Amino acid sequence: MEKITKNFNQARDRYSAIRVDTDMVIKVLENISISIHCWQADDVGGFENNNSGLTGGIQVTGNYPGKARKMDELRKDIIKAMMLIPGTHRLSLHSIYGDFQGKKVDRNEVEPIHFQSWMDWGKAHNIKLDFNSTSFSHPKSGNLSLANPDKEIRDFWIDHTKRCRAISEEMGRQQANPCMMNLWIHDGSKEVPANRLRYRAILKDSLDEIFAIRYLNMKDSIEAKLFGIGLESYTVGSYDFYLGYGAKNNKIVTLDTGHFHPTESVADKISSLLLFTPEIMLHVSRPIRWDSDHVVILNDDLTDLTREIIRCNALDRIHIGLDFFDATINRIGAYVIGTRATQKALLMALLEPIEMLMKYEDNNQLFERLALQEELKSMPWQAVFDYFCLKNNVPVGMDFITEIQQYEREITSKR
Ligand code: RNT
Ligand code: ZN
Repeated sequence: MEKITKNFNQARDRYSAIRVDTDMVIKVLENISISIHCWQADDVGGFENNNSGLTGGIQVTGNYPGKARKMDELRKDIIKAMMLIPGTHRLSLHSIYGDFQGKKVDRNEVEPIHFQSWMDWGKAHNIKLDFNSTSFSHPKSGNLSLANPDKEIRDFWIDHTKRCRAISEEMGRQQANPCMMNLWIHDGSKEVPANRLRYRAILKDSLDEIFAIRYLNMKDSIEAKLFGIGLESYTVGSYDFYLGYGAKNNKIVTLDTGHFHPTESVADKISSLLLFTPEIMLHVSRPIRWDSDHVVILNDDLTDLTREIIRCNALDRIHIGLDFFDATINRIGAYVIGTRATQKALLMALLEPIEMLMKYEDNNQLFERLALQEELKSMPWQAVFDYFCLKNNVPVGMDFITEIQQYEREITSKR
């Protein structure tokens, strides 16, 4: 403990030499709530009484033992993960994670009551909730939901999504803080459709109908995607589609970092979206060759992204959510690695001497600007992160590994 504080004090001196206020940075980082996705805990399974399996062009690989099978297991696992992550965070639920009490509640029957126990749980643990409608893993999912020309199926999904907005509104109201509701649908086709416009026109109409009611305690975000497995040739809800819809209708666009061409920079989109859409929702993920949803790690894509958030001074307009699911490793470990990596990247960004960089840029001192950015990479941000963990009563450095091993020995391995 003494060593951690000593290293931190040294680091603080080095940062103050470049006019960065480390104490202030820690305060800011402490107040960043990350919206942790509930679905890493059980491989996107949920608690509906159906066995349709995971559909919608997304896939989880692996069968590492110990996944959460029931609601209380999932809740315990999430709490365990959160105890190993510094700060106070949110939980993002999907509609398939309702407390259905063993009853069959179809997607067009979900109501706030099915999430009341979640709201109570959230309140008891100081965890605010976010929400997602679920178009996949259902007999009516097919390849088209909200963009389906078949009125009956389309209306079913419109009804579902409207209900999810009402649930989100109730969550936001009870927690006295807006609930973010993310809308992602898998709609697309494996081969080139006869007409690409047709389905997009239907989706636009569906969204108009869904968003007709104005709510005060929830915010809508719409998530674009490049392609899904089995739906490779055409995605109705592409980035152009949702960017256009969001800019025109003042809706928040969700950037999932796995939903773009592999060499496309998601970080570069932040500053443009900030100018034309109200806020931004992020799904921080890690694509390897495709939208594989690997556990987030501290890589250049992540530091580029958080750097943009901070350099744009946009923390109050950007909601940072996670979206990865790996079933080949300990799932609680996956949460801790991914969330802490995101926090580390945010910390590195917060510790930048932005004014100095700007001054160099204004003076056309481009060598100096590049040199400073290079040097920042080896500044002692790790000592600050260690101290941040210590201050927030969570394990420092790799100490969380043994805690997860112990939880595995005592709890998850017995499932
Ligand atoms: C799928 C989207 C979507 C899902 C979750 C489960 O490609 O990223 O956000 O991962 O809703
Ligand atoms: Zn996503």
